[in-house]
Amino acid sequence: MRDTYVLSGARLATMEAEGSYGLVEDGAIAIQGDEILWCGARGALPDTYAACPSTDLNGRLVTPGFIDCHTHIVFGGDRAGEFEMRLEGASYEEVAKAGGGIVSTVTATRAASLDALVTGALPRLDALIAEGVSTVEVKSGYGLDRETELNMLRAARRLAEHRDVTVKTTFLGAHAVPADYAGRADAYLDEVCLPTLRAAHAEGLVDAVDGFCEGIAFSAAQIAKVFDVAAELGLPVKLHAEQLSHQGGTKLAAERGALSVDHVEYATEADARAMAASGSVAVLLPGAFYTIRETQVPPVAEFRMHGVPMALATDCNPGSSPLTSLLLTLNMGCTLFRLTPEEALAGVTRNAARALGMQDRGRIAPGLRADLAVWDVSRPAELAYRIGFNPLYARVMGGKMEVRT
Ligand code: DI6
Ligand code: FE
Repeated sequence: MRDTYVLSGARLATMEAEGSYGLVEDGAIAIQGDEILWCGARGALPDTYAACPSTDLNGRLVTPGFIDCHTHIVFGGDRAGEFEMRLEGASYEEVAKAGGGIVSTVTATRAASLDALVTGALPRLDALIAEGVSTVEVKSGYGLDRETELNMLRAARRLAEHRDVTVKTTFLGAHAVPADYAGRADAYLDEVCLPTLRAAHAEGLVDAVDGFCEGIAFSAAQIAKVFDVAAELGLPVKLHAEQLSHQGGTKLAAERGALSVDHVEYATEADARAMAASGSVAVLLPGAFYTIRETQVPPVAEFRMHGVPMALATDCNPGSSPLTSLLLTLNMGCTLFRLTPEEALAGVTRNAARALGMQDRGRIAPGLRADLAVWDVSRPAELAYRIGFNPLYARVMGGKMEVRT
């Protein structure tokens, strides 16, 4: 068959079904263009593919391409000074109240040109790609004015012109109340955030709508107004909820059929039940938990009990999670949240795809996109077990294989 090739001699973690790696020993994958045509045991490869060029992977492990389903990689400036403040004893919330935190990144992001935003994000994106990431979600939310929110989304879209990666953009205008609207969150939503959402949607810049439901950000009632506009525009929603305290954002997000509810350290069993009913994914962000030295662990046992799919993501941002490694995120998910390595791997493949509403990736199966990662390990648990070691051998992106040099 024309333009078709076969990867063979690999151990496949297909991630096909909940609760298992879906391992295939001595597997083969037939790829045509950017699509997986067939996968299974090498011995069962249909004759149709016998004459196709074939690459032997010598027993390496193949997983779906990694998906980082929650990032803020587009921003200006850095927050190393705040890191020092926190080491001297200030809490994340105290730093935010003292004019640091999200608002300080807003100042730097507003001062950055579109080109500077792209240039600044590329090294972070490259770090993710170097560990097998093929799809990355990028949020706005450090502009908090019309022009800068639009520029952040334009910069995010442009990343995909500079690198071979799929970018999904999320509008996060309801991330913080900007200084000039201090104490007037509703006015900020009505006058800036919601009109900007409409403008961004009109420019084709928005794949989903997010918000930060927290004591230092927006109430559930305020987020509901943002979700109303998202619904009117036909956009899916997701929410940063119950990260630092319980505010009821999860319940709201579940009622609105959110793709995902993210952080969720302070979520309750009732929240887990609501998420199971709405099919919302719990996106766990151990990098933020670690950085702010949170002690409340998300209710993983309740998510398991009620069948809430769990994803893992870097939450890469300059304040609470300056993390650009999904491999380290796997390790943290297991060590800090007690996920199994299988749950962790599902969290950056199958369930991460679901958190982005993407059905065409996140598993190795016929008809799906040929986004794969080839690893120099034999057991999938090795991906989560090591700390600071990158065993990526090659990335297959839309069917194109690049061996790492
Ligand atoms: N939760 C977070 O962890 C990030 N945003 C959010 O809503 C923090 C963003 C920052 O500190 O810059
Ligand atoms: Fe976040």
